[in-house]
Amino acid sequence: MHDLRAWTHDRHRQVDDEPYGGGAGMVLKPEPAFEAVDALRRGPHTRVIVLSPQGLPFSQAMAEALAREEHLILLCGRYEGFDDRIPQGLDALELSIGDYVLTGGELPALVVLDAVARLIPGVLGDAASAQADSFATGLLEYPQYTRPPAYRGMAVPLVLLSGDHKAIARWRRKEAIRRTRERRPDLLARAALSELDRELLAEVEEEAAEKAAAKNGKRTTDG
Ligand code: 21W
Repeated sequence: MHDLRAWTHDRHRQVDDEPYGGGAGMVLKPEPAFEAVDALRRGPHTRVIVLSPQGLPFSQAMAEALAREEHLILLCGRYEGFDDRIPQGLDALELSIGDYVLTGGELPALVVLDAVARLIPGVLGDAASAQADSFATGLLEYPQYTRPPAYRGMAVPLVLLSGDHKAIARWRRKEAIRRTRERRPDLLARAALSELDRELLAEVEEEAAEKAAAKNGKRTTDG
């Protein structure tokens, strides 16, 4: 972590200034940012990332690409924005972590750091590495349970206690599809579904239609 004020030269160690053209708030000056990156750069293998609400949406695919880079510099601030010559002149990748307003880029920088670091070999154990792959299938994960088998009137789905591994795998896939359909239809639309997945999705659709009909006090053809 580095304090941008270390690369100022004035008595007040000023890193920001008023926006040209007027308006509220302060804008990060180019000089401290460029001098900081010059000092921290490790030759041509350094990738500069600027955290900004105007950035490209950060994604798992981007985390995977960044994990293959040799050296990253994450530049963030707590002010109304950057002088636009900063991302331009540093040839930076401008990233946003989502459509909500924060007070600064520090937490987004930590989010990017965490998502990238866990992909670097040796940072995590094997179990966690395998997890990354299941995200890449493009569906949400299936619901998980542990002991006790019943708690406050809520039972664990019986199939999970059956020892029938084929039935368990089918149930998990179906529930992953159900959740993705309900919570992230955008992901489901893009997912590469197998023949079995299509069959499971058809079952889920039928169950959803039955549920909707029951709610409306209607009967289905199969009672
Ligand atoms: C919030 C900076 C609001 C600037 C004209 C041009 C980095 C962030 C941030 C922040 C404004 C990210 C303006 C998701 C975020 C971040 C602080 C407003 C005013 N006027 N991802 N610009 N959300 N946020 N700018 O807030 O620095 S990545």
